[in-house]
Amino acid sequence: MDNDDATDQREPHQRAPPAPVAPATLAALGILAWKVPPATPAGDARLAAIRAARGYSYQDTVEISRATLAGYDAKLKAFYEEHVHTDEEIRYVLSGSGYFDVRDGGDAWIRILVKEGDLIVLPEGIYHRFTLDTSNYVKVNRLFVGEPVWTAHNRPQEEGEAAPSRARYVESFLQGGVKAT
Ligand code: KMT
Ligand code: NI
Repeated sequence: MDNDDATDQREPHQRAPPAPVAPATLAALGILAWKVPPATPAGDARLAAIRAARGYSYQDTVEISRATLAGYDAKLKAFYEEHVHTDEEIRYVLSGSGYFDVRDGGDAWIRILVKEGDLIVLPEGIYHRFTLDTSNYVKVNRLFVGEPVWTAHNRPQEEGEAAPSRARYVESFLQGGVKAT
């Protein structure tokens, strides 16, 4: 994505000329993604198989819009602060759309559009943020292994790159190639 902080975060922020990111680049950053058509027998079966394979025992639904999410403005602001979690962030888009931004190996932002039927897994320890797009609406399932922990640790973390989740991520996917915060 571009580096234009003056333009609304909900805009696409496509670079000029466009700089598309190959699926293999996202895979190398530890990001997993599937197409899972919602409310279809094939989609339900695929979701069940992914949940079983990855141990995603927990699931709930969040509808992000001004009318449906308490504390909408504060939550959207928090989602767009660069942060990490101590677990995977797993989101399955039932309807609507939005953008997950993730840091690449050179610490530049990659913008990932997610829309209906996209199931995405951000690995533990990856720096990321989320914004709605100009449709201002997304409904997602949140999945988790066991009891969910949604705590966001904003960058820079107190422990910096030594925070355990971050250190595991750097070792697994960046091989120490990213500079300390
Ligand atoms: C997070 O931690 O970044 C979020 O939960 C984003 C909102 S889910 C589309
Ligand atoms: Ni997050």
